[in-house]
Amino acid sequence: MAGELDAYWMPFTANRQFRQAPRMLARASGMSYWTADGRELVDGTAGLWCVNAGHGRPEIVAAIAQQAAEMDYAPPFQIGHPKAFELARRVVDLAPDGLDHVFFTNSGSESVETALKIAIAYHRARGEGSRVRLIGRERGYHGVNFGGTAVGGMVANRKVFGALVAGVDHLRHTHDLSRNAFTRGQPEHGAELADELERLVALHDASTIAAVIVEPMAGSTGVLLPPKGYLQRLREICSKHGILLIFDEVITGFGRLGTPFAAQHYGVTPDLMTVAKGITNGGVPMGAVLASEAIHQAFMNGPDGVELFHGYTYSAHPLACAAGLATLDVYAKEGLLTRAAEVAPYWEEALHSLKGLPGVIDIRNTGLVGAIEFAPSAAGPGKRGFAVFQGCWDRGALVRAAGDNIALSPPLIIERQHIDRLVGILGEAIKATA
Ligand code: PXG
Repeated sequence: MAGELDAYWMPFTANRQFRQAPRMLARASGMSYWTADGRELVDGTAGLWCVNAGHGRPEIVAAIAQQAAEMDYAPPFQIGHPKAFELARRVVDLAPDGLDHVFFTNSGSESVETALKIAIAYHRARGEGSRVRLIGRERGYHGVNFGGTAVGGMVANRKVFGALVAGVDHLRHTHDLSRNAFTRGQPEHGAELADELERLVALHDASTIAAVIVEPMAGSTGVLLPPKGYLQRLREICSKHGILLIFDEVITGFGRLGTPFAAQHYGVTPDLMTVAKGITNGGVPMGAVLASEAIHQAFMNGPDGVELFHGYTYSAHPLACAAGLATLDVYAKEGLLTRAAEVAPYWEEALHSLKGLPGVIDIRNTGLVGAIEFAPSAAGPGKRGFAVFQGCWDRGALVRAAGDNIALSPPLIIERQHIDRLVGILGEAIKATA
């Protein structure tokens, strides 16, 4: 068996360990996956934060199949196809007021690169070409391409890749167990951490800074909610200094927090927003950048001809557009983009029932997102998180390990019985790895 697995170099995976004891998925439907050996797993992660309407939705499957037969591919430069325009309009309809234009990509990583490039080019188009500096945040995740890795703040993702991109600085992260452990929803303490941006402005001068990029709620690093007032403060400081605010909503977009986007949940509107994942329910890769009217207009006022020298062969791919339109139909028909708000109280109670189990040092939740944080075991950092992940897999639940955190983000169709099962399995796995 081992030899057969050698050719595929798996992403973000301990390849050698995996080959010793492969975890293989074969099938998915609704709230469940089935392993290659036929065991059912309750999906606690919506795939990887993307299958928001649950697996195998017939409407989406049919739309993809039909599009593949009708027109498989269309070149996106200087040529359009109707579904691209329709999907852009539908996304704008869901987005916060003021974000009126959509640039399509194929992933969250590409959306981030696109947004960073638009930010720099926007300032140049307005005659402020000195604004090239980009500000991210410690523990941030913005995909794996060079720009996103540079503004990102997860050390393992950065340290072996050299100098990355020049002219990047970082805000401090907001995780503070000493003041906020076991908070339900947004932490009380930490809004003042947004003032870090004033410090960076004082250091670099606003005239050199193009944009600040943050996840409104940080997902990959283990679910860090913004302290109350933090995002508002960040918005104020950005506006005061003419710095663009980019929300990376690759995880929070499409209903995760109980509103279509986190911007609406927190009442803070960015200038640019990156999305991916839930836009097609994970069925076909797609991402997008939403831009404000002012940003779009700055390009449209420029010299005649191509306004932005940027794009991908698969931007607005017909299959992705068809999947996206069918996905938005399912979301609308079933009220899924606000359903997380309805389920959240039950979800919160269930997760916080794990307080007191061995090694649990924090539990965080919002909408249909949750995280359990563990004290690192004697075996080293991340070992306990991974052991709980494996314990859940063995017992019939798919969860995600992020260091010594278990992150949860189930499909938005989740019912109480699935929550009970998921949290029950999680509790058993935690006890077994204590
Ligand atoms: N931004 C954010 C906020 C993300 O969460 C990306 C960008 C990159 O998207 P792509 O489509 O290029 O992967 C992401 C991706 C995890 C995990 O363990 C999360 C992501 C990727 C891998 C693992 O939570 N999110």
